[in-house]
Amino acid sequence: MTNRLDTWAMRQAMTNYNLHGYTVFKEVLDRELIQDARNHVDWLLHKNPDTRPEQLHHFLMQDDPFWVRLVSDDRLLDIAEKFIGPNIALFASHYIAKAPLDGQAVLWHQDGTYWPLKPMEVVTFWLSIDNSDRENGCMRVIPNTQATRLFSEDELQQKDDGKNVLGSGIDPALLDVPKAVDVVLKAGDVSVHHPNLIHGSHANTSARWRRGLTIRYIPVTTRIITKELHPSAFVLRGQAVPNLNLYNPWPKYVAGKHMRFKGTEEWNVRCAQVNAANAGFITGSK
Ligand SMILES: O=C(O)CCC(=O)C(=O)O
Repeated sequence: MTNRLDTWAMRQAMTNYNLHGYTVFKEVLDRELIQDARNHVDWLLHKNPDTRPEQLHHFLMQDDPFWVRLVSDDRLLDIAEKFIGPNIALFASHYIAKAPLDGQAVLWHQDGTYWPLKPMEVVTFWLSIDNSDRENGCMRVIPNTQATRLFSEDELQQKDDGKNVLGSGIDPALLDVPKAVDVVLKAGDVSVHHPNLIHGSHANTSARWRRGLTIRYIPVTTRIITKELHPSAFVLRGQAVPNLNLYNPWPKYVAGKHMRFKGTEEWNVRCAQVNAANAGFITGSK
């Protein structure tokens, strides 16, 4: 835990989250790492030329050291610890990158609707990789909706026409849309939201990119209910608990196969340590 977070600002952020269902942390990650994240989006798009930039999902990154390095950054985990305690796993994470004048909207939804988690103890971090504002399609939230019951998938309107990121959403007529606020962020800032909070985003109508990384952290006591190993289940800090989830090994960096990033030399040593510490909960090793 850094001193920077032991401040009035941290307490204020937690108060906002508890009152309104979301909060913002400014200047969490440095420019150099954010530039690496932009390079990573480019690298992924080059590797997956048929994938839209809004759909750079975790299954494309299961064996991707830079992605695991990014979501396990101590500055993010120090904040996550305040929400979910010291034993932290990743449930899911993907880039929603909206290209200039082309990036799609995200319909109103609650994250928890889609997730096989029990209990629904999970927190979403949204890492801004570009400055993100109304014109380039920043996230929009309806504050104070975190106590709303979770809509089921059957209750959503289906809009599976390939023109928006999710393919379904809550009927806006059921929502107090005029109360929605834009979550305007600078690159390196992070917003945090509750799984029941109603949120979405507009299309990117600007000539600028809007790249963001969603990161869903769970305490290791939350069960991921899937038959197979979930591709983005990783223990990120602390210790897993027995008889609950299986996790992926942290992927080692292999030159020529993975994107190079600052710190690759130390990365493989760190992977070996983390994988050894949670060996009983990890399937195979890479
Ligand atoms: O990136 C966006 O515009 C929306 C993000 C979102 O819906 C989420 O993080 O759950």
